[in-house]
Amino acid sequence: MADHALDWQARCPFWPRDVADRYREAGIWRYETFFDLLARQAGRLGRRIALIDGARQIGYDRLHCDALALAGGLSALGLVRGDRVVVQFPNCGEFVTLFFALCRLGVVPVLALPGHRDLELGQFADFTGARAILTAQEPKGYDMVALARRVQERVPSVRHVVALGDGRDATPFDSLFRPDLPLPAGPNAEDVACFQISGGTTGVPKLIPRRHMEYLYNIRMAVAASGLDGDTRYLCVLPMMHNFPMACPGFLGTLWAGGTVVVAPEPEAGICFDLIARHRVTMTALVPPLALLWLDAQAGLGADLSSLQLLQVGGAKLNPSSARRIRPELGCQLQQVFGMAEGLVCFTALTDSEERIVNTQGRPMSPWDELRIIRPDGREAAIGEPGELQVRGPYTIRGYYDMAGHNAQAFTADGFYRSGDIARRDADGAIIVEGRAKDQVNRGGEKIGVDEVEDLLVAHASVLDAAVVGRPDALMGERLCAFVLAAPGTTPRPGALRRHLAEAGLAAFKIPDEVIVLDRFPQTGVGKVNKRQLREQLREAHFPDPVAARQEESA
Ligand code: AMP
Ligand code: DBH
Repeated sequence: MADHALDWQARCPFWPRDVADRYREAGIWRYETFFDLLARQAGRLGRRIALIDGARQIGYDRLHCDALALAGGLSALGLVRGDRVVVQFPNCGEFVTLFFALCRLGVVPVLALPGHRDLELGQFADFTGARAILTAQEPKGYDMVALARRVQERVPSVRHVVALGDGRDATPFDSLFRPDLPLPAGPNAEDVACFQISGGTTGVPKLIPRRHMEYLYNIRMAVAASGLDGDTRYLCVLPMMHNFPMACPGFLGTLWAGGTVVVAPEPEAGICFDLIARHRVTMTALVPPLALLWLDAQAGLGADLSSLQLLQVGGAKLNPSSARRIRPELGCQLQQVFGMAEGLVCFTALTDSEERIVNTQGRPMSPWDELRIIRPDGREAAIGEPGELQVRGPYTIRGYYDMAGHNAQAFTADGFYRSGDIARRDADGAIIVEGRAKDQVNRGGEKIGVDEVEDLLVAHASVLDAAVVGRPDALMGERLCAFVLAAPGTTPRPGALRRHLAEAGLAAFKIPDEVIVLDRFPQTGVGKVNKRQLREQLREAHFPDPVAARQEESA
């Protein structure tokens, strides 16, 4: 294999040599890839059920054979070790097969979210020089193949569009199962296995290179923290390619433990409650808004959730009063999860008191995680004092893909990731997340970098300037609120601005829930937009609430 295929990996920062050696010697990083894991489990567990998707029950041996056959077909397309592809799949069993097939070949997926559109997909493909886009056409809903085709037209490196389902002129996913073909050698354990997407604060996407050996360590630690074993039946509700349901411990952790993954096609409570009862699901993972919707749904439905032992909630702060409802109303234990696709994951312990589970975001899952909390004056905070959480460790990246300039800001000189989260630690070492220093909105677990939205708004002829902030919301935690100044002689219309963003190809979850036109922005001492004051004005309800605003707009 030509080495140039792997040149790009040099643009994925690695740990310093002495640190890496320490992790290897301590057995933290092992020489195993994701495909090795699947092969091992297939040998050990045979026909035990790995995956349930609708009416299909897929054994470990079958999953292993399918992944090998799919690797054959992908290889026949010309994909080789080191190639990048963009993968945009809904929750389905095929995503699991595809992940392992790509891992077998060392072809690296950029794990796009189902909600990403032209803008994001184009950036991922362009930035990584992706050779293919693998997508899934659902019978109803958005035309995902047309989206992939538009991106292909703009990004010359994209040779293939592969589609699961009714893909018309795309290469059918089902045609790629080729068990007859010989396969080339696979990747090394320290190669990049996949790219996770960062929520981001900047206008460009930040890609998080996760490597086999450290991501597998992440998974082993998460499995231990959540107590998974061969009897675990994990319902995969959140988008499967996201770090939380994928690896913390998620579906990969479930397979690592020899359990069974049940795929939820939708997060809707009624659908998921049926799956929980039918398949005797023992654990699942949700973001806070979904946990709230499930609580309310269960009050009405009284579904049989008796098999459910553990509910993980993470991605955004769960308020203590909602946290307190989980055990009595859903009949299972809560585990708070505070994690980031960049690495660090914290869990409340299964043995923690209810008070700690409700009031903290848990402790780092590895004894090798190094955390520090830095006050605004640059000094390390004392216990109980808030500051910015910084972290480094054996599964926290040392830099984003190909972003030397940004990495110099996002990481400290001694290799700590600046999380942008404001947190404090209590006397027992648990983290309590207090807020955020980064210019990002967390809309029910979906992270939105405000720069990107502001830049697109300012590109509209009627907008002189834009400032995007989060508005507190009982269900979502925050909603996205855009303040705009009118360009001279124009009248910005909220509906038209939202359409402008959608037409620019922005994912729907990044389109502001409300747009408010102001005459001027409050300024800070140095003449920057004072977002803190804008947020305060929102909180003090100087502006109509979103529902009223939307009604006005449609009037
Ligand atoms: P990302 O870097 O896009 O993977 O998003 C990770 C970010 O999500 C963290 O840095 C936090 O800001 C936020 N987050 C994740 N879990 C929690 C939680 N349990 N409580 C509060 N914030 C969270
Ligand atoms: O929000 C996240 O990115 C997240 C939340 C919980 C995460 O990456 C994780 C757990 O691993």
